[in-house]
Amino acid sequence: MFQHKTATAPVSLKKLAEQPDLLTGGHRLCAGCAESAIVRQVLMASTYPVVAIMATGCLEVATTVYPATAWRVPMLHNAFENAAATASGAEAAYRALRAKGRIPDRELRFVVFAGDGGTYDIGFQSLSGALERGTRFLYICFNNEGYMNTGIQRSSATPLGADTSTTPVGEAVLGKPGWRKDLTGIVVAHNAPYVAQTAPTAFRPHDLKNKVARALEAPGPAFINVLSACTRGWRYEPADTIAITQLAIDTCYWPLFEVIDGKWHLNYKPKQKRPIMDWLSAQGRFRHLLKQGRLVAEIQARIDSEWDTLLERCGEAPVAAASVPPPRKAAGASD
Ligand SMILES: Cc1ncc(C[n+]2csc(CCOP(=O)(O)OP(=O)(O)O)c2C)c(N)n1
Ligand code: SF4
Repeated sequence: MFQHKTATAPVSLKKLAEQPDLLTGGHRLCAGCAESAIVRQVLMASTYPVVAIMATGCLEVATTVYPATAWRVPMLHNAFENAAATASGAEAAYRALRAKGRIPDRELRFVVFAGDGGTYDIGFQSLSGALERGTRFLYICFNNEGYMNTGIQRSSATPLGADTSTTPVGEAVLGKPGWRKDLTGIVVAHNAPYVAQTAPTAFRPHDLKNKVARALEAPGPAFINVLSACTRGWRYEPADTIAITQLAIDTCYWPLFEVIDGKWHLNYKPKQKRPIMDWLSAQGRFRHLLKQGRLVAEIQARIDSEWDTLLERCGEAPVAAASVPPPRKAAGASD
């Protein structure tokens, strides 16, 4: 297994906060959008110069409006469907030119930033190709569970029952009809040396950056699926971004784990698993489900079963469910 110093010695948050921001403020992402916090942490975690490659989406549209840019690292624009292919080409050119002595002999890292629409759906073929070719790069998926930039359409990452503009709630339809795709598992099946799930939280602030640091040491492709709360699409107050993300983790809706050289590791096991209703009731996109006991029970059963499978893969013992469900106030959700 490849090693990285941050696996045992995390850099202090204070030290990281003193580093210059490689994504400046003043961009046009919504207040409360998790994407900028994620990019900052990714760039902070790298000890190498980074070349960013972006699929179009909220991040690119909000941070690169000509003639301004919020990026203080080189950034490659490309189409929605080919960010990973662009990374493959750029990384191959870098290796060839470096070997010929035509560029400085120093380590760089190529990092793709793309939304779930650009990753799970439209860019999937190019991601799969780059993983299969063994491109040495890090792919960060901002998983906000929908095509947010173009008006909150459903993607294959959108959860069952979510109200989106292409799965609108009405008498016949109760939001997205199917379960989300397990893209993290699909990437694991490509035998990438480093695959992980994470999310920006206050209670495990090192999780994201430690995973990035480990991913950047991987000898081949690395993929991190990052849950990225979206105040507009999920419909909650901007100040609640981190609290909402925490609920995803404590309900086991979005477990934190990594798969290194095919070996599964669980990074966080709640002492008591919170009921899925806590996660659903905090967001306007699930508001219609609160009186749909059968559907909520179906979601809970599926989450429980996926969590049990994950525990088994990681060689962990089961966790008790919270005995008294303390539903979070639905007031946090906005219409
Ligand atoms: C091939 C192609 N189809 C559609 C679009 C229009 N488009 C631009 S951004 C976007 C949504 C992006 O969604 P996602 O990748 O999930 O990122 P988010 O905006 O949610 O962060 C779409 C559909 C495009 N640029 N190219
Ligand atoms: S729509 Fe969502 S993902 Fe896009 S900038 Fe706003 S909060 Fe972020």
